[in-house]
Amino acid sequence: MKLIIAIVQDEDASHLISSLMNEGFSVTKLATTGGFLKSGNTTLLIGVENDKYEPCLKIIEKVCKSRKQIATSPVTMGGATGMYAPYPIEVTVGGANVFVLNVEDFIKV
Ligand code: 2BA
Repeated sequence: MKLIIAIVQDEDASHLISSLMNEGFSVTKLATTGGFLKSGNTTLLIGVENDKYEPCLKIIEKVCKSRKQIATSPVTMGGATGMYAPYPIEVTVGGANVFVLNVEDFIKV
């Protein structure tokens, strides 16, 4: 068994959850926050049997789109002043960042 941890954008989360559930996967949704943009994203925990792992990844790939977002990065204005000013930068976020872990035991009591 494997545990798929998928960090996805909030915009994709409901469509992804319904697509996974329609195919019989069990999903747990966590409301999370990205460290860089400091904005909300969604982390899904999906426990799958080994033979279902690739179909699950295919659904994630199909549903999750990459998007461009503007972030503000503080940069130094001038060496001597040491002042900082917000500076907009464009970053491409997603489609999904996926970690796959081998599960030693899955126990329901
Ligand atoms: P955030 O940390 O808010 O990052 C959002 C996007 O900002 C990233 O998209 C990336 O394009 C950019 N970014 C992140 N850190 C950066 C940096 N130090 N310098 C310049 N640009 C940077 P994604 O890579 O698609 O990541 C989307 C979200 O997935 C991240 O949100 C974070 O919540 C999570 N994530 C990505 N890689 C991770 C990792 N190795 N471990 C844990 N969480 C991760």
